[in-house]
Amino acid sequence: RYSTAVALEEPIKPPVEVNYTKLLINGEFVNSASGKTFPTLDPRTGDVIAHVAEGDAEDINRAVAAARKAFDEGPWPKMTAYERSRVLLRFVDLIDKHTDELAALETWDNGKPHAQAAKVEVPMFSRLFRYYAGWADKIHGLTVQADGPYHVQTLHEPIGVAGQIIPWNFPLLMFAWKVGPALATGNSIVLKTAEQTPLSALYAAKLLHEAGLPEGVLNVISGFGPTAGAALASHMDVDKLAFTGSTATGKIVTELAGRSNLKPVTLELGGKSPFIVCEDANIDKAVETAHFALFFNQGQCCCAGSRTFVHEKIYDEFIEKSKARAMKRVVGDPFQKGVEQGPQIDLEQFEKVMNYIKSGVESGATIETGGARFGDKGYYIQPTVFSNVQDNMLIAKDEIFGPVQSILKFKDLSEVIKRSNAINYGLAAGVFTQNLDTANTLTRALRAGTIWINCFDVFDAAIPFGGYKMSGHGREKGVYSLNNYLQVKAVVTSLKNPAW
Ligand code: TXE
Repeated sequence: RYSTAVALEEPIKPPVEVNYTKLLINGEFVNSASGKTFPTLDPRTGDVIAHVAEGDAEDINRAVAAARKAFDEGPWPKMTAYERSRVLLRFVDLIDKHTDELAALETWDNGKPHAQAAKVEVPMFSRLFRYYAGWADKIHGLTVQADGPYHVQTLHEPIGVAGQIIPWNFPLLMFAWKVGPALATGNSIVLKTAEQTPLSALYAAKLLHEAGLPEGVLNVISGFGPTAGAALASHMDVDKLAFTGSTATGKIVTELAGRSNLKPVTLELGGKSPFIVCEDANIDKAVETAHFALFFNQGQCCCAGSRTFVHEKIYDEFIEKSKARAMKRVVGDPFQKGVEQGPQIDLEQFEKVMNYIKSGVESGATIETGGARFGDKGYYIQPTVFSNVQDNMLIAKDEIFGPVQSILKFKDLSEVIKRSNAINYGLAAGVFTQNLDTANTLTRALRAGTIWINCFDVFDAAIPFGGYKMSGHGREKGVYSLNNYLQVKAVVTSLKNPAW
């Protein structure tokens, strides 16, 4: 049924070596205080790629102390903005020079198609840092017209030590969304990577130091959430926390931040984004985009268009075409050319997705294609399409985070608006229509941080991204992300002679 590009029993040897597996603290790769390591696994087979130093509370303490010193004593926040920008631009050149290694590590550790990593994600990684390098010397405050004999200005200052916790679905891009704006604004950082994907961040951080980043400004800790992650979220000397991951863990880190030093928190959490196909849509384009919106990155996207709402008049045709498209999806070894879908990240996520497929069948939805694992090794899942999905089914309510498309039927606009908004998530929405009024109505009515009209997953360094409701708060990328890492200081100077 599927045109597998290569026999799964013979995984292709990744064209890269793993050279960096220790913690990065104060500019040096070091063992964890406990000496413990954990294995990072190849999702194609479940085999060990490398043993990585396992950071814990003690290592977070060491990393925060290094970041504190780098912030309080400089040179990073005290360097000119131009010099900081130059370091970031040198880093961009190194990313471009080492695209092959970065892309290979990303695919090996995560399972995403190599072409996607090499042609889309690493270039975007580079683009993001170039974008933030451009901001470094364009950050300034305001002069304020206040009543009375005062000269009033605002200073925009770095917030201090930023704690950042990232997930495994886009390891390099999440690194850029967090580290880029924090460095451009002059902060120091302790970054905790996801336990499933520690490798590419260590490589990138090494390049950043090669570009001239002073020691202690960026510290990278590999390790687990309840230990290293929780220690970072609750640290008294961390001035700001940025988190991307599940809504459940977002609640935990917010609580830890509140119970410790009330550090401000930005959150980018889960989603169950509607993808609305109106009766006047270009059906073929809508089918292809809805497929991409859901299946991209093995379905492991926080903004995946995971509730495909289709107008009743075109529903049957849409189902037939979506099914045919999913059956053509090329699943296989992500290092093989032409492969569109690799394995899920790990056994836990694989089982989670398989359980949702089971629940979809049990609750009465119709499997149009897929529904089973792919091959007998690693964490591959067949591209799966459900029709006849109802709003109250778990597959229409929960974030599945896998290659499972749920297609629902709707009759009119006000109904689909109500149903789209009737959940606690609000990350993104897709709208397919050729009618301007319909597009405008949906744009304003949908409660989501991004609305894509006749497109989906258009990411650009300048476009802000973030959630409404329980999909999080704060915006990343674009000019908005800078505010996450800046303090505003009002300076009021009494004027001796206001007339002058
Ligand atoms: O997420 P977690 P998991 C969703 C998706 C997925 C589900 C579970 O639905 O199936 O979450 O994935 C760290 N204190 N998303 O378990 O736990 C953890 O080490 C501090 C959506 O991987 O949220 C990792 O670095 N930190 C999402 C990060 O949090 C903790 C991307 C994310 O892990 C912690 C990933 C704790 N107590 C999953 N527990 C998106 N928004 O894109 C864990 N962590």
